[in-house]
Amino acid sequence: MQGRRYAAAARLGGWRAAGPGAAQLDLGGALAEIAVAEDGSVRLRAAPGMALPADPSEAVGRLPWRAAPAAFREREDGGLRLDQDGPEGAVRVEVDPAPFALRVRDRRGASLAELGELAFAADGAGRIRLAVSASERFFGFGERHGPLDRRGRREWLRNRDPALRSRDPMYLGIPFFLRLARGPGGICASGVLLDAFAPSHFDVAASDADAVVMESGGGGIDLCVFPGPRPADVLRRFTARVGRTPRPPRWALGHHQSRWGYGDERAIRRIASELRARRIPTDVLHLDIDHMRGYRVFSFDPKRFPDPKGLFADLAQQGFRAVVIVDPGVKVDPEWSVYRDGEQADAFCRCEDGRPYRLRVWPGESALPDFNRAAVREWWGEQHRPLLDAGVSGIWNDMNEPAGWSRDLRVGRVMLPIRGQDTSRMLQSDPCERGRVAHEQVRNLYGLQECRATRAFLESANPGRRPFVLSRSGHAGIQRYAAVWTGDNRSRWPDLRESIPMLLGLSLSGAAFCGADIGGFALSCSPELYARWIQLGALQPFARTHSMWLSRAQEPWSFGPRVEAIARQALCLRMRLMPYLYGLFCESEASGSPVWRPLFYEFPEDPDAAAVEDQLMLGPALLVAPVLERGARERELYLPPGVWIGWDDDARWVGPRRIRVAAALERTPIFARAGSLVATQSPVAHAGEAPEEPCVLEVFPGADGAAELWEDDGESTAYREGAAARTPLRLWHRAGGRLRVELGRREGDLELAERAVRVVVHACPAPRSVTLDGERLREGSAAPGYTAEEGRVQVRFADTGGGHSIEVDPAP
Ligand code: MIG
Repeated sequence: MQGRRYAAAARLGGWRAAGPGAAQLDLGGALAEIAVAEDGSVRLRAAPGMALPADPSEAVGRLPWRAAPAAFREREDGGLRLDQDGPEGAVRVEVDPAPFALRVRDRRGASLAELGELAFAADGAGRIRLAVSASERFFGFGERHGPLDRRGRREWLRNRDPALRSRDPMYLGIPFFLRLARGPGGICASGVLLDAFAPSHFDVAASDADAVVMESGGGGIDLCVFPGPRPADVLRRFTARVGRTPRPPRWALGHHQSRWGYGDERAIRRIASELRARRIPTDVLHLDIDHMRGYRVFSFDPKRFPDPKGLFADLAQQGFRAVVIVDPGVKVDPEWSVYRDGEQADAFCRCEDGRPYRLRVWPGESALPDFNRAAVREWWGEQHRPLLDAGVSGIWNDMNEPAGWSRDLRVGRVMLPIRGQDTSRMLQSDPCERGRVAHEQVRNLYGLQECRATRAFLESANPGRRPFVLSRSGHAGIQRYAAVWTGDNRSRWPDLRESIPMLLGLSLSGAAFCGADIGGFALSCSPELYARWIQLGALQPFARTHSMWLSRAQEPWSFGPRVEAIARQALCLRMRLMPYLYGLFCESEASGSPVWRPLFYEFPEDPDAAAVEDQLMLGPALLVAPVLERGARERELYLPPGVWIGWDDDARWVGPRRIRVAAALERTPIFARAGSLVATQSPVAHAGEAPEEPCVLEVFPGADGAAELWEDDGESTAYREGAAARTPLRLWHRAGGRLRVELGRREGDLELAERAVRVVVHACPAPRSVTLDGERLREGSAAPGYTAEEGRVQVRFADTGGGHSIEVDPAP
């Protein structure tokens, strides 16, 4: 990004209204458009010349912009002003004429964004300065190494395979950041998306402590400001623009077991039967590149995988789904139909001089589909049909930065890239399909567009079913199409620790369904590291164990019986938490809330919470403080303000407070926030198995609270037409220490049979009486009834969905 010469566009020469909530500005040699949405989001598009480039919003899957009904008016000094005051937000947007500046304020008059010093380079790259304050913190940018708070960093976003070096950029940059500012009026969060598809650059108060300077790398400036005031408000608005994680199939939330090196059908069958024989909950098995015939995508090697259909049918019998890897590189092989078809359809990228573009990947000389063209996406999607016909349930998109190299050395299975990828002469269609542009101008869209093609095909081939796609690369909005994992990490303690800020950064960038390879991909994992990793990984939004063939075996039983038991326990906890976890995904689809949240997301007013990067909140209720150090058998952690209850020991703590707790190898410190109601079930081997107890409600007293239980068939899209159930849950503390737990009347059209419910009230001494719907219950384990043991009151009854309330009257 260095070396470009920028010319300022600093004067407002004239303006005109451009539809509701919008104005077009003549900036003398540059044109700008400011658009205000109903929800208070503000978009600035600007480019040099007399016309703005075509709006790529629709072409890259952005959601419709709902314009504010308000209009811009001219100020006395020639500047502009618009006030938008709607049910979803109020903003004042102002334009200063000279020097040109754009200001966004919230309802209270607090500044949300102050943008100026707009400038353009000859190649169309735009630069703009955002004024920031000294106390602000910055989060996001997608997948990054290092700290969660990005203040003081220079972020270069060019998706690439960092090839096992801990260096940014990585596979998946997202040019969005969340600002957390502390002003006299309290906390104020807001967000900024620089919707650039070329490699972009952000100087995050590094050169100038008072500014974030953004450079688009091409195509002018397309920038959105999303008001808060809370982080959750920012995420809601940001994801209303770029899209949310659609409700995943329930099985995709189970544990996935994977390895580059499960070389044949027998290996896969063995893993499947071991997992079941050892009662280690797992839903999904992945097939890495080993399954292909000479690394031809969409193929199966006839010797090593002679009968994929039979294999997947047998796996399905045992309750396993299969996910298969698909790389974008298509082997150049005129004898092979996929390549021939692609050539015929003119689906592959070319060079400037019209010759086909080639790079080297696993199959050798390969061609890359030009996913920016709708016809190519459709063609690519169709190629997946044989995989679906064989019984594959999900697609894993690797290498889609795109990654590859221009020369390599092969020694048997080992391939050594000896020259990096050269894309300098590669062309692609621009996303609006108005012509070909240099690949670099649209590089960061490559993975997103591939996943979009994949998902669209899965949706059309299996109508009414929820697809599962996993991706390594992406861009803002990747969550609409795919879950993401953080690529090639290593089996080392620092990589475990770093996975927390990395996944939290992704989560805050909109990619809620994310995970790091459990146990680490490269190098050999030690038993202790695996134990600690699966304890944390089992609580990741996406939970997959994956490793490479050069490393020691990394199945849950590969580290001896003690660690196997730890893995089983961790994955059983995930299965127990499934109703809660599933609900978090439902909420994410509804409001854009992440599943993994930094502490400050839940406690924005607490300055100490913002500095915590080695703990996380799993949804609003559970604080997780994993052990991240070799040999550690205790852990120091921070509890934000409020009452906290130890998940496994019911110990009561009052925050804000730093504490030190014991953490034997078997233990992960987890705390429930007082006032939370966590829906759980008894553990199952996989999501398709009916739990013995489908509804166990864990209640943590100490504060009033509310939650919701979300249910549906876990697989189809019928929930969108109302075939779903939502049960409001509430906890009240009444006079005299009495507690009231309510399961509200179930809403929605999902038919559910009458079922046994168990409500567990934690940290609760033996009561004087317990009532259900006003009737006094008898002590005893038969339903309806209650028990009071070990400081927990457990109430059992049959739930009809009509609403129930429980009152617990404490001992005198
Ligand atoms: O160049 O498919 O990140 O998960 O096992 C390596 C083989 C290619 C990289 C992925 C990794 C996968 C591996 N792939």
